[in-house]
Amino acid sequence: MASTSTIEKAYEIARERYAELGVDADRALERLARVSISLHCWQGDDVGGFERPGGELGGGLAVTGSYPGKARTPDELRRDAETALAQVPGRHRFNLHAIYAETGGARVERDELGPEHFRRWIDWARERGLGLDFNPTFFAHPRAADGFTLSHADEGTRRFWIRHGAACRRIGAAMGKALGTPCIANVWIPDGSKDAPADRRAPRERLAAALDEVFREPLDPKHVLDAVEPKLFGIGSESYVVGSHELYLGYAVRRGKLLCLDSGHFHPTESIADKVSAVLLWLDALLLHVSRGVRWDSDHVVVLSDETRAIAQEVVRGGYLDRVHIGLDFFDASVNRVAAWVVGLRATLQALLLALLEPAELLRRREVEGDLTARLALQEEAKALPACAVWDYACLKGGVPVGAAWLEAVQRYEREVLAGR
Ligand code: RNT
Ligand code: ZN
Repeated sequence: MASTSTIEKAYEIARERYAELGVDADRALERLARVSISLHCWQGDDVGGFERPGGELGGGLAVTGSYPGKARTPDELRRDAETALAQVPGRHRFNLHAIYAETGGARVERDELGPEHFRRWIDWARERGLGLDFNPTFFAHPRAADGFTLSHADEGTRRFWIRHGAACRRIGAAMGKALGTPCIANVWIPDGSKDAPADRRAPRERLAAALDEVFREPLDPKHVLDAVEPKLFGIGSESYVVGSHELYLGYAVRRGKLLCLDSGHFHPTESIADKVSAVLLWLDALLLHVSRGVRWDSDHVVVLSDETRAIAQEVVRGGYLDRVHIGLDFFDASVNRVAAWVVGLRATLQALLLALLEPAELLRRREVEGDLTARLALQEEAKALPACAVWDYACLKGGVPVGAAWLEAVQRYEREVLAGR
């Protein structure tokens, strides 16, 4: 591993190089340090949760792989998450699903969940200085087995899921209140059909009405912020998804909700990067689920891809860092799950740092002048600027491993903790 003085020297040289292009690397680092990424709990146990061990996941969500060491209890999951968070600079958040409730062995139905079932999560988050985000779980349940929840034709089933959604907002509000930072409560439902439906209209009308009921109770936005997450298609809902992009975009605009854009939820060549500045014309804020679509799967581990970089660029270039909440969403059971978390976290932070280090003024000026040749050439030159030296310095300053040293820490954790499970 590079010594402290080497890292500092490399940073000094990089800083000068960036300054020549009008970029203040110190400021980029200062801004990066204030970004909180919401780490999704479900990478830690293959979206298992603690409600009914061994239950069907459903909802078109599929986790493949059988890497050993999966978290089996809330304490194991917390310890794994702490290990992952210790490998990245900054203060972050943790994103829970309703199925991660701790009910002390009692069977508590989803529509009866309350803040008391998340007490230990809240205490843990407070002790660690983490914010919490939350999601009602509209899958992995007998009442979701036919693929419909909030848009279900059966009123009793629909009401059950409405009560679940409403209960989860209250849990989110309790989390936000206890931790002093608003909890984002994000609604994603699997509703849709494998083959061409005869009626696309009725389920969408039922969903819109059900959402209004879920959100009926006025709750303080200082404690909880509501978000809705569209999807183009899923496994088993290839022909029709009730909660499509248009449905939720319209809903979010009309009802003043956050829209959640998941990078794996669109056509394979359609990028959510382009959507950021379009939807933020009409919405106060956005939630991002940073993920990586590969062919039919929407949830591969996030890496520093052109897509991840483009998303970060759009957030930074638009000056939207304060209006865009960034969360991760992927699940891979074929590699060490803690390492998967770290790879996704580090890639997302690196993408943001690269965006913050972009000679944005220079590029914009060339564009305004109509010098598109220079814009292209400078964009290319910017790609190979010494950002690595700045990232290493951010890790050094943040007191976390520099470079691949984090892998050794995670491998040690695997030998000492995960291997015993
Ligand atoms: C599913 C959505 C959703 C889930 C999580 C588990 O396609 O992306 O966000 O991944 O709620
Ligand atoms: Zn998502």
